[in-house]
Amino acid sequence: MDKKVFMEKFTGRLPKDIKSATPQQLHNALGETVMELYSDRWSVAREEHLSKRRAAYLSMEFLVGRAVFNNLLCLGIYDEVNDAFKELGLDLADLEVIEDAALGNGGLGRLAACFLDSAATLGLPLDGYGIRYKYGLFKQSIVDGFQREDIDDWTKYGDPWSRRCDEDTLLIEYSGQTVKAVPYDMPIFGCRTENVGTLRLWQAEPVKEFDFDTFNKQDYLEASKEKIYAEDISRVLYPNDDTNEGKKLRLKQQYFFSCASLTDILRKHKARFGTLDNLADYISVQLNDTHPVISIPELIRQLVDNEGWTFEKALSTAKKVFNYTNHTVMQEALEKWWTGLVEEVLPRIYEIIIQINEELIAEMYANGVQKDKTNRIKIIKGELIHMADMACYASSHINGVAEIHTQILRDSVLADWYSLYPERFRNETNGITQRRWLALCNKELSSLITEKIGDGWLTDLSQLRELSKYADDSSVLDSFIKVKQTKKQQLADYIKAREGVETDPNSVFDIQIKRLHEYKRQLLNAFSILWIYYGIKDGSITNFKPTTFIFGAKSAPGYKRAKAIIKYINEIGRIVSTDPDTRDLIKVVFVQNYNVSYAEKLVAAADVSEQISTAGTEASGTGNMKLMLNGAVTLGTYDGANIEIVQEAGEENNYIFGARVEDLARIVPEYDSRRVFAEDKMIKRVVSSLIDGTVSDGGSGDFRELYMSLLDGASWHAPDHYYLLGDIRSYVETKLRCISDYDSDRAAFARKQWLNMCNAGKFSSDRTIADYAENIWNIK
Ligand code: 26Q
Repeated sequence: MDKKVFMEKFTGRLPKDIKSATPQQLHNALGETVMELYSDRWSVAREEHLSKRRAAYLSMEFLVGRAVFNNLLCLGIYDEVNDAFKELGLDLADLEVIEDAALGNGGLGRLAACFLDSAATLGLPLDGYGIRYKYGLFKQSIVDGFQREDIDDWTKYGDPWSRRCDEDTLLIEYSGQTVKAVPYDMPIFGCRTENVGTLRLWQAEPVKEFDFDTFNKQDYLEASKEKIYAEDISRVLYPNDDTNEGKKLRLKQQYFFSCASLTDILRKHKARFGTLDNLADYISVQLNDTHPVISIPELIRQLVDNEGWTFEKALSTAKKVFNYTNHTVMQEALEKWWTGLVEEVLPRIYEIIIQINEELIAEMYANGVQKDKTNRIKIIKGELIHMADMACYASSHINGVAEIHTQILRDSVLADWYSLYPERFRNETNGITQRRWLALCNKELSSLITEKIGDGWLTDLSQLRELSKYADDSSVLDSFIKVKQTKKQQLADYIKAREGVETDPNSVFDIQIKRLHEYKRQLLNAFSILWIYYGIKDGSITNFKPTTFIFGAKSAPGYKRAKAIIKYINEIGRIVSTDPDTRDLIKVVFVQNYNVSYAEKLVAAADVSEQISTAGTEASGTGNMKLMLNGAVTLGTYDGANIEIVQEAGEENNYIFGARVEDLARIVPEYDSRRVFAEDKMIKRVVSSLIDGTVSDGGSGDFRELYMSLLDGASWHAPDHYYLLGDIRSYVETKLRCISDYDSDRAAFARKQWLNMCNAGKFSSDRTIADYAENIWNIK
């Protein structure tokens, strides 16, 4: 970058009195300048992507977070821009107030963002397609211990990192409604390469802004209706990541971006090749879970209705083009749409789904597949359209996101499909980008690493292995401990500023950050803290090392039980901090509005990474990888990618507890939580806190409901469906051992932490994406 040119363009966008510029003005000026300076590079890369076989990542969520620092880092101009700011008497860090683009709920959306980063860096022609939600994931505050939600107006002060592309606007047709889809493109800058990926996010707009005829008849509301109804489609991200609600607007969102993205892909292909006959030779489409699966009938619709193809030819092309990634084993999250709804909103798509379903049945019949199996896998069952079955039928490749998860897909969730097409199934263990999750969020640790092995790890994370040789070098470990201490101090300062809570950076930082879900068992963590509290009080736990338990989590606004768990955690926090016997030993902090930017601070400061889902429930987890990479030990179950983490870093360097999947298969049929409760005094005492007046749910009755879910079952779940009471003893013992290890030999504990970092190379999304590119997309 030419610094003089940068300065000229940047300052030219600022007010005369530079010091008076707000962070938002600085951000816009900086964003616009960088976009201008690199626009040619981006154009060249776009053209290059179109010229060869490429892949498109279709996802309803891209949780990109804050763009500015990451873009500077990937472009290799962070230090230069930092200096430029200083020369102007400005502080780049002031841009920390810039909002995240929180266009996703959690893991699935963040994975999509990491994948684009890796593909750009690897020089691969991969582009993302999604929705430009006006409002991202709600902003969370904690009031009186309860979650409150607020809208997230992330573009309020502008969005300098997007480029509106009016020339690629197109129309989307629903029964009785037509809307415009306007693309906004975000550049995805690769690191140490000229390659730039594109994230194309569609925004819904009315075909006609305002109806003057109606207005003149004095009906203002009626005149604006078309605009409001159109804009509704991309107005807000659904904040559920667990239950399939079957809402009409969500279906419209899914069709909106699927149709727009495919139309865009086909248009560009046709413009270049003049035919769609070779489409499958040039494009591979990855379906991020079932959310974009409506793309399958949509592709067929466009090929049949617009191009005059036969249904058979169109279906056979679809089967070559699409691939499907599954991210969940939870039955309640698998998407099903009511036939009547699809028929009402998208009648032609409904006809095509029926045709695909009939073709599936005919094909199974012809292949001698048993009737009951066909009945299990067919797409339309009763009055419901099963999106996962459509995805399996019409995809070349089907993948899970960690070894154990893929095995569970083969054995149970998708077992019928596996028996028919074993060759379609692959495992692709998730990964994270080390650019954001180490280089950007932990400059101190990055410097230490680079000092020892150079900076090749930035694009080849496996190089971290070379650091293993320092595991017994006390001066290196000391430096590592110092870095960790610095990051803990920084986090403590930030928590003080944001939450108004003091934390002690000399205490152990034990961190659980992820969406709030029963299966992720934040309640188990809270119980364990109360257990330790009671233990300290009654003298059964002695020499407890001061520990700060930090939680960050958003609950779906309608998920009552998850919200009750947030309140319960805060109540436990109140108890331990108001008791003089424990307030210097235990601290509980529930941070507000956990998001990507908060995560960057938390992962760098963690000593202990809580990954405690019931075995067999967490598909992979990616937070586990972020914490590991920053030198935290995992306190976790044998679930998701934890298993592979321990394989890489050694069981002796982590803290594994609880029943495994194979144990649960044996235990669960006989499991009786009430007996465990009755026979174990401590379990009884801890669980009873929900109803014995120890804590208050503000009179809502929500804690009693939690209590009942553990002992009586609730809705369609068995009592203690997630096995909290079964695992709690093993969990508390392991946790106490972990904290005591930290205390008794800080160097030995640092060695474990260090070795986790050294062995995190496998979990770079560069590795994951290289594998997708080679084995699924066939792109170079
Ligand atoms: C479904 C139907 C209706 C409305 C919403 C949804 C919905 C939305 C989001 C269902 C699921 C999600 C998100 C799922 C998710 O984030 N899964 C996580 O994916 C990660 C990346 O693969 C894994 O690491 C996590 O284990 C998995 O929980």
